[in-house]
Amino acid sequence: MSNHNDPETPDVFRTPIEQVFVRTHLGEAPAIDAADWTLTVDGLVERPLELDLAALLELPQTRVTAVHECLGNPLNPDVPTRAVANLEWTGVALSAVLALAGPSAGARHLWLEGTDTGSFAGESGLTYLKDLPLEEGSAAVLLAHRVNGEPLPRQHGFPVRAVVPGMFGTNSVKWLRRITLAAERPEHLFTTRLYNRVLPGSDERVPAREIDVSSKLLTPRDGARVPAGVCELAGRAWSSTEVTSVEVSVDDGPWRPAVLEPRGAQPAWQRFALDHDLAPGPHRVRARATDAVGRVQPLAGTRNHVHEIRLTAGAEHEHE
Ligand SMILES: Nc1nc2c(c(=O)[nH]1)N[C@H]1C(S)=C(S)[C@@H](COP(=O)(O)O)O[C@H]1N2
Ligand SMILES: [Mo]
Repeated sequence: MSNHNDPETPDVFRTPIEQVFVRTHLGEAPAIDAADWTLTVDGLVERPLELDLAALLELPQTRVTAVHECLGNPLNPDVPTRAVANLEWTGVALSAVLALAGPSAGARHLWLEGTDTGSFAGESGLTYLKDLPLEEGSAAVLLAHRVNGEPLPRQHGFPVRAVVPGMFGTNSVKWLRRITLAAERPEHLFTTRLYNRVLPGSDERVPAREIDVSSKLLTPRDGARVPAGVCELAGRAWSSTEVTSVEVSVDDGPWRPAVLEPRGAQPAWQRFALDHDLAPGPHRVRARATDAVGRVQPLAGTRNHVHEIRLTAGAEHEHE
């Protein structure tokens, strides 16, 4: 895992790419010459393909604005990291490429492989490999070559990456090189060993795919000093479905419903805001989101437990 300090999440709808966290498990981001890049589509397909960038750009282009969230450190997956952004991706639907290749009858799984190689968690000689059920993957995956209207920066997967809206970032393979259709899941560090978890209410270990319900307080900034009086407490909430309510609690006060923007047609994050009268002195502010399938952020102990910030209201002399 790279040791970048995560940049602060700006409180805007579309996150500028310079302010997006970078995750590279296997070391340096590969430098790929766009003219040399190809995507191989092989395995259980009628017509194995090798597409170059020009061929990909000739296919119909689509755009999606989606929340982009890292699960956290896969060796420590219950610790919140709150590395999150909301990005507009441009690219080709994977289904368009699969239509050219023609999946064979026995194909059940999609294997997505990046260009980067290296070591992680004591294992060497690894590639970055992820997998998805064929049906789900072919409906959801975008082969993206632009983010926020610009070519992908090198560290975010230039020239082409997978993007899987609604799923954790780990599934969105950067520097995409090969797509293999297979009858089985691949046995691999990043598919069957790490990035699996047991969800609440279940005892089955499943791959980390659909994102959890979550929220993050962004305005004011954690640790800020603000004037005493009415203050807008705001942030963003997201889930694999629409978030239907966000509640905010100040100090040990009641959970009060914030004003929440609807999600709209895109799987993007949603803004929430609540005005609260802050007495002079230190405060603790917490936010808790609920989604359309009734999932609620737990109060503690999980990677998506309620987010908490500290504020101080009033000028220094007012409470000293
Ligand atoms: N090839 C490759 N793809 C990858 C990774 C990686 O290490 N190598 N990291 C994954 C993880 S864990 C996340 S959260 C996202 C992060 O995407 P970003 O660095 O563009 O924010 O990329 C995913 N795709
Ligand atoms: Mo991640």
